Amino acid sequence: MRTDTGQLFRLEDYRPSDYLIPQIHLTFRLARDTTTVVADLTVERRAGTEACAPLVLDGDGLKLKRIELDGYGNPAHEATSGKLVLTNLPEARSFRLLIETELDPDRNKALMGLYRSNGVYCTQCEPEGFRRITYFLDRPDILSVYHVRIEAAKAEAPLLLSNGNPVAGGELGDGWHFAEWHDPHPKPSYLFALVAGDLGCLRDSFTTMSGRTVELAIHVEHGKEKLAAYAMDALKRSMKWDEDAFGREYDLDVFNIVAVSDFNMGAMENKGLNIFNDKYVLADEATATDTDFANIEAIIAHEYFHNWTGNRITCRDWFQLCLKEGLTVFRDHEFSADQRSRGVKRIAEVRTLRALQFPEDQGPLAHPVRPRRYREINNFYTATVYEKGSEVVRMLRTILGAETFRSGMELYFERHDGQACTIEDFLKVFEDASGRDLSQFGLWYNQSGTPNLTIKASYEAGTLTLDIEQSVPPTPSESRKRAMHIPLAFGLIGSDGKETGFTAAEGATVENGVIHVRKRSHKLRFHGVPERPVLSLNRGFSAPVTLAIEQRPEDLAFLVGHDSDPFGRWQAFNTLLTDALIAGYRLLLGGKEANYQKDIAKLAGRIATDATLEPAYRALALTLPSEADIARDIGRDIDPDAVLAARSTLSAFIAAANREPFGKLYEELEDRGPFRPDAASAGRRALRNVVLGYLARLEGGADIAERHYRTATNMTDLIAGLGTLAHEHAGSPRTDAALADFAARHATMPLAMDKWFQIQSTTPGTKALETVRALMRHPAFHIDNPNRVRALLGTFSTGNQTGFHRADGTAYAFFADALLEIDGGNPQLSARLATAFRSWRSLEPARQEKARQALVSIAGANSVSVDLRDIVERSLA
Ligand code: 0A1
Ligand code: ZN
Repeated sequence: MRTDTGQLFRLEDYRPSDYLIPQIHLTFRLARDTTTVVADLTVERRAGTEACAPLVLDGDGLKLKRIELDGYGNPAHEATSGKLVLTNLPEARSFRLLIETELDPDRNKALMGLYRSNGVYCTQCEPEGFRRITYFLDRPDILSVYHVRIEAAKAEAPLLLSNGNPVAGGELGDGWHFAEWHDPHPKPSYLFALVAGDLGCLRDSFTTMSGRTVELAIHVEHGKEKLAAYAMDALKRSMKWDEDAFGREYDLDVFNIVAVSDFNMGAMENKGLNIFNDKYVLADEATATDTDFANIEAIIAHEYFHNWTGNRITCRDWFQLCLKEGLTVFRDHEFSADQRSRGVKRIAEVRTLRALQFPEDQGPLAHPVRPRRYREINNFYTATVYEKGSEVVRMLRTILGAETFRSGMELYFERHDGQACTIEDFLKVFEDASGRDLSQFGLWYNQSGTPNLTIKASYEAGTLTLDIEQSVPPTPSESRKRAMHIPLAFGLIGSDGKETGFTAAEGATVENGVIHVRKRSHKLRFHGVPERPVLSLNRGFSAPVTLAIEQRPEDLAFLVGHDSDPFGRWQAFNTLLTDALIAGYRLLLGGKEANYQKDIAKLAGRIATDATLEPAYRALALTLPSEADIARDIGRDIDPDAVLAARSTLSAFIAAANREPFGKLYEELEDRGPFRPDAASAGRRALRNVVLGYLARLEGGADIAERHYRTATNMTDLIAGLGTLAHEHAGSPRTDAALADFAARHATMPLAMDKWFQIQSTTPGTKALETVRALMRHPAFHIDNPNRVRALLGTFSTGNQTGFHRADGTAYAFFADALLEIDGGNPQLSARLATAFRSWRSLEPARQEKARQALVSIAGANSVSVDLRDIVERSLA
């Protein structure tokens, strides 16, 4: 593990490499502790490079066993574990270089490079894992054709997979065998993959739009093949959708997916061989919740879509990560919107963006969608690169219109297939397709921070005036900001609930229901507006901004009932709830009781029982802003205990006012037929479970929650029952009995046990720390397994505001120690978990100080990885 402070990489320092590696032939001889890797590289000096230029290959912790220049013998070289420098190279433009390295997959706990998960050999090479396998030009602009030979003991690894198509295989004697794979598409090293092990398999096939048959396979632990059926279905739907929506066809004879249980992220798009965290593959009603099903669908699609946006067209360098990630997230969002309910999907996306990206953009870890600096690229797989990156692509479509956007995408695929590109290349295709200048729009990639729009509206004699001011707050190393191009979708709603028109607009461009805010301030006048309209702004969340506008509660309530935009309706109610919660919070802080207006409870009751609304939408609307959401909107001096109290009282208040209709709804929504994972069925379960949460606040609530748990016939309901019981009635004998029952029933199912850990770590209150400490000693807790660590420590730090931010600071100290322990094996994981501290400056002063001390203690520890140090130091800066 590297524990220095790390080199600073800068975008402006990008240079093409002196050498290319058009071909690589890799031979693996797999064994747990000594795997040998022979890399046979065809190296080409780039035109213009002098013959004396050294060849500098990347390595990370490698042991060099042999090096030969074909026909020239042993070359002049200097090898360290981190670099291999070759000098006095042949005059010839092209030569072959043979490198043999030795690896120990069993000892690889960082889960980068070649490692073993549950006895299965697998690899993770993005972003810089290939250099842990062999010395190489490990950068995404080096594209090579790979030929891979894998040799292994047949008993240990009957299955041998790599990228591309299988081309040979056979016996080697002594119980060993081999397979060879050839990938005809030149690719960067981060897309290399190998899997070898003893796995079960679910097979299917897909016929592409040009009539080619692709063999599909999902490899999972023996006995779990049936649990891959939903993922397989999602894969086939993804393949079809990419043909229909983007004209993209798959380009190999086979497509393999492998599920492993130890994985740092969600999944990886290796060419023709996607490797997945098994959490995003395995599902049936007994083991997975509806959220799991939706995530599986989205992530299967995401990785598949990377085949074109990421693999065929890749990134020139890691600063351009959003080129593939923002675009691919946009594509998976569109896919899910088409498969499910578009309106509901959009609301869920915005909730995620606000929960994960806004705090990043508003805190010490803020960075542009395309960063210009990094010390550790692993720390830039962020919500800003992924989620905000997707929002930027969405805005591009809003600005250009769907048709021009589509022709820009066509041009992108046509012009850049087989290349390693930049954001400039991406924007240029849209400029060419539309004839527009997108330089101001490009600021979305280069300027960090969430823009704020302050809007004042007035109406007089047929004219509606909007005074619009935009500002982008200062963020680390960017104090001055330029005005951005913000596409603000809007509607003007008349007293009859219908859209009212206007005859002319001046002061800003208004096109197709979108106001184009491009200056710091606009005075926008709509003429010919027949009456004072109610404003629906940022419809569909057309721009990732915060909006400050005074709207009367009665106008918001009107929007809840009348906005034709589902997001707008949801937003209006959410604003009412947030305003009420913040008012309640302030009262509680002042030593008073939180009191709430009857209207809000009535409105909640009306939404709950409005049969014209989709159940999934009603469920989202009735879900109160989380404690973290409320804290974010309060912004500073946060006291998490008062936030929890405000939220619990509002929940109880709404429940008490709607006891009867909620009770009826709860009965009506009971699922009596066979389980179906589709969006409509999931929506009904979601609504019923939200209603359960309210009913559980009332007298007899524990009985309902317990009955819910006992009678559940699927994991969604089981978790809803257990979670409600555990969170509302922590420590009661019936809760303990239910928890014990769950553990006994699911002891052999790690993914279900993760949920068991998570429910306990998110039980509100100071006692959670004790629980989490005890669970770290539980025999089922494994510090090397990222899913388990995230289920216990990740959810504790991000999903338990009162437990993690307990006033005495002991949870911070505990967490800092845990991070250091994790850091010893898996720096990527510790660094990611450490981001839980990022909003420490918005806490009240006493907690702030304790959180700061915890961060300082990590920074001062003996051996801290570059990854963790980077997060901690930026958080403290
Ligand atoms: N490209 C993957 C994300 C990913 C990144 C790094 C990984 O290992 C450390 C694994 C996956 C995606 O966007 O799905
Ligand atoms: Zn991705």
